[in-house]
Amino acid sequence: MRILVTGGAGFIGSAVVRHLVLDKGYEVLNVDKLTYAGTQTSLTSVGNQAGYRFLKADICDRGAIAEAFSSFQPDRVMHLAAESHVDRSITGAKDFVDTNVIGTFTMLECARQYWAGLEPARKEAFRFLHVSTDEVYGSLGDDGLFTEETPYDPSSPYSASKAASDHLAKAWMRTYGLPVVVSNCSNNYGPFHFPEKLIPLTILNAMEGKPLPVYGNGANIRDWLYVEDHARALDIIAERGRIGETYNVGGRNERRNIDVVTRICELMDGFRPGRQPHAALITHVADRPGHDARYAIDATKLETELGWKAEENFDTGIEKTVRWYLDNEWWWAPLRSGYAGTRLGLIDPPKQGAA
Ligand code: NAD
Ligand code: TDX
Repeated sequence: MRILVTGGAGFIGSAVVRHLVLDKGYEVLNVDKLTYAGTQTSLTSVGNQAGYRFLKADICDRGAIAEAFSSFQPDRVMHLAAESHVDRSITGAKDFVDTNVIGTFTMLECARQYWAGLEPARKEAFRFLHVSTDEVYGSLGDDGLFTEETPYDPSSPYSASKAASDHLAKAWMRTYGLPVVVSNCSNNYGPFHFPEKLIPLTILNAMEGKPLPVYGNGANIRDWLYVEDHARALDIIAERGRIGETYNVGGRNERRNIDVVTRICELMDGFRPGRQPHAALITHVADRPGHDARYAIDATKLETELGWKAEENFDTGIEKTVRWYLDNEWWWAPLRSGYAGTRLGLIDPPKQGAA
């Protein structure tokens, strides 16, 4: 089995590559541009495996992507490359439109051209898994869950660009017959998570005695899934998901942001006791513009149809994650020296005299 993975040097992509190469014994070509969010240090455990290859390329580069398809001859594509941070999309959306929309379009076109030329048995078996987010569904109120039938209603430039890419992927299936499957997952956490996102940022700031920024009142709810559970789900969906279908992925672990941060503080009090409890560092700051109130996934379709189940719950997963950051400064220190955690995603007032 040969799988072309995009974005495999990122947080979820590296977990996918480790799973495919080390647990499944598949051949993987990892195509990644190595933006600020991608680092090959997340792949040291697969770097010298015979089945693993790396290509530094931009998914918007049609020539490079077409060449990757024709030389690697994949049986499947798992497309994860994206700009992924909501706050950065508020500060500047262009990279999100380029990579998430144009890049996905380029991947679909190259896949279509390659797939059209395959011999019938390989053509029949080929799959293109487009990996997306629950943020395309917008925000929930106090009740209810996102199902695969929930209408799209994205709030941020990030989620709007992901919604656009989901629509392109489905259109390439309906119009051209490309065997596409789409997955929409809730918030991931775990090892190798770039320290701009809530959980790794909180852990590292707590380690360094820095303020722990909580947007608004901290009552916003996210549904947390351990990244290795997501990687297993993506492999199962790519293998057995029905063409043209969407599968929601989530671990039934809803938490308020303030409770996530407080739990990390309690764990840090145990691992690294200080003069004062780490919760004293919690600082409420200006809210995120367009901040979605609540996300929560109904993963029944994936569980009943494809037999996936999350193995980690939030209590076990967050403890493992805090321990991992304490033990793996070699991984995060270089990233942290490039981005120390300054606030992103506040809207600058329009400049005087600007058009
Ligand atoms: P990430 O930001 O950690 O990694 C993204 C990777 O894509 C990086 O290695 C980066 O170098 C690469 N990349 C970016 N632009 C590229 C380009 N133009 N060409 C080639 N490579 C490029 O992201 P992540 O958190 O691992 O998310 C992976 C995917 O999963 C994304 O599609 C995201 O929308 C989706 N997703 C993420 C979450 C989450 O909680 N992080 C949840 C659901 C879905
Ligand atoms: O410093 C912070 N303080 C804070 O309160 C940060 C960085 C975030 N937050 C809040 C905003 C969110 O309500 O915490 C919550 C989680 O924020 P992020 O970690 O930025 O994740 P989120 O915006 O929910 O999006 C994530 O999950 C869905 C990923 O970044 C997306 O790529 C994925 O699609």
